[in-house]
Amino acid sequence: MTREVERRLAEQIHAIQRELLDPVAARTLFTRPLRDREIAGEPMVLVLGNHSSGKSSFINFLLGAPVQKTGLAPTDDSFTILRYSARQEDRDGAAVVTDPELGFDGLAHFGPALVKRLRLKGRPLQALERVTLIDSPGMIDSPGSSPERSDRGYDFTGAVRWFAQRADLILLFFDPDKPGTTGETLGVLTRALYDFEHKLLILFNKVDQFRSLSDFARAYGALCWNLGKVLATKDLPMIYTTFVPVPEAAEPWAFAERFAATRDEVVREVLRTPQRHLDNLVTELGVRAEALHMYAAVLDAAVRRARRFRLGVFGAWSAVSALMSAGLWWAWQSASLGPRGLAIAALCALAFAVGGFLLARWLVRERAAFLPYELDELFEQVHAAELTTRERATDLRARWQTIRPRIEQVLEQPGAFALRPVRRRELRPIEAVARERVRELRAWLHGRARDEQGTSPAAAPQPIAATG
Ligand SMILES: Nc1nc2c(ncn2[C@@H]2O[C@H](COP(=O)(O)OP(=O)(O)O)[C@@H](O)[C@H]2O)c(=O)[nH]1
Ligand SMILES: [Mg+2]
Repeated sequence: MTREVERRLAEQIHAIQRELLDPVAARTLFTRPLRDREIAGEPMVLVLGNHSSGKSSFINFLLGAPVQKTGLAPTDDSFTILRYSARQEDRDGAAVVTDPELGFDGLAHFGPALVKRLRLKGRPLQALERVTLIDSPGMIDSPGSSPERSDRGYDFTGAVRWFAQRADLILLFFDPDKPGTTGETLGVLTRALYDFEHKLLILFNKVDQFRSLSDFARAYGALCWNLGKVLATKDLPMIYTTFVPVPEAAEPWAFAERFAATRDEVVREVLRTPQRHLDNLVTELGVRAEALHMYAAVLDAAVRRARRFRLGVFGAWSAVSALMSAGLWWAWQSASLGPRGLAIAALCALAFAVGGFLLARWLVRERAAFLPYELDELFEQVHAAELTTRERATDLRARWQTIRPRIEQVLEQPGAFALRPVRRRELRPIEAVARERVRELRAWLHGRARDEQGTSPAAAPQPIAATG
């Protein structure tokens, strides 16, 4: 697909973001919107997997050149960005994160330990012209290593998630030696790749190492079993059984040649990344709109609940104070208390009013502090209708888990009373983005793809206005 289509799509997504999502996101303190360059970034493939599962060899195979070092020892502990460059150039991590043009400056906040393990290789290779590849440090699959207690000196899972979020395709490698998913792999699968299942391709690599079909079946079964435990999806995803011919390998298993076709399929998927990129831009817009909608709706319910309580408490306080004033006035008018009695009554009333005010303020504050504990209930209440449809319920609950912490944060600081309630009028267009706009954009995109293949007359694309 042409750059022109890409440019127009990015433009439309920008407009929708800017006009419909960003104002509400800013007001409700939702996490920052994706920056322009992130939307218009290059198509990217992230390669993950155990160490020596064949990631680098596969990349070299794709590139048709020995760009990455390969070997059995876990020597490469770096993230390597492989991108097109008219002349060969190598840059270290510091040079990568300080050049905002490259779009990797966000990695700086993972700290110097990661930056030291980041590098960029620019190569004049045709395979890189439309796609950037990210080779990653092998995951260490020992039962003793846990993702929380990573010895890497930086948040490995977080860094993987950073790349995964921007990637259009994620290749996850397993090999016959370690078809199990423990340690880092488990953490990465469940936390770093959460919500990105749609761009995940699982590879069972190095299958030429097997000696018999029964060995293969046993290992394949183990892989499925382990994946089933950590993947959130209902169905087992497609597993691509592959291998790459490497010179130092032993005589390959005769059966392996049959898997060469699967390898070609993976290669085709990688070559298709630019198209996927456009699709993903649309998908992400939808995901972001849905997340913002859920966030704003639940936060708003909490804010309204706190405000209602405040109104009730101060309303009661005002009513009692008014009654007391009226009583005093009546006593003064009818002179039934005498000057001394009246003064005492007035003092009591004043003390009561001040004390009542302080009590009311304390109650309101305590009530607001309790809100974070009611979020699950508010979520269920706000989404009651959607939660009755079973298919959607699991999705909604899973999304809720990712959004809840941010709401808790905002309720703590700046707090419920610092936020203005969101109007239904503002939420409706966000819902429309998640539902109709995304569908329209996708239809437009597919229309363009068909036009370019020449199977349908080149109709003028329907411009999609951003305001709703
Ligand atoms: N038999 C066989 N060996 C492979 C295959 N892919 C990689 N290797 C070997 O496995 C070792 C580790 O490969 P490498 O690409 O460095 O793995 P990485 O750590 O995941 O990047 C190297 O010695 C490769 O030659 C494969 O498909 N089949
Ligand atoms: Mg490697």
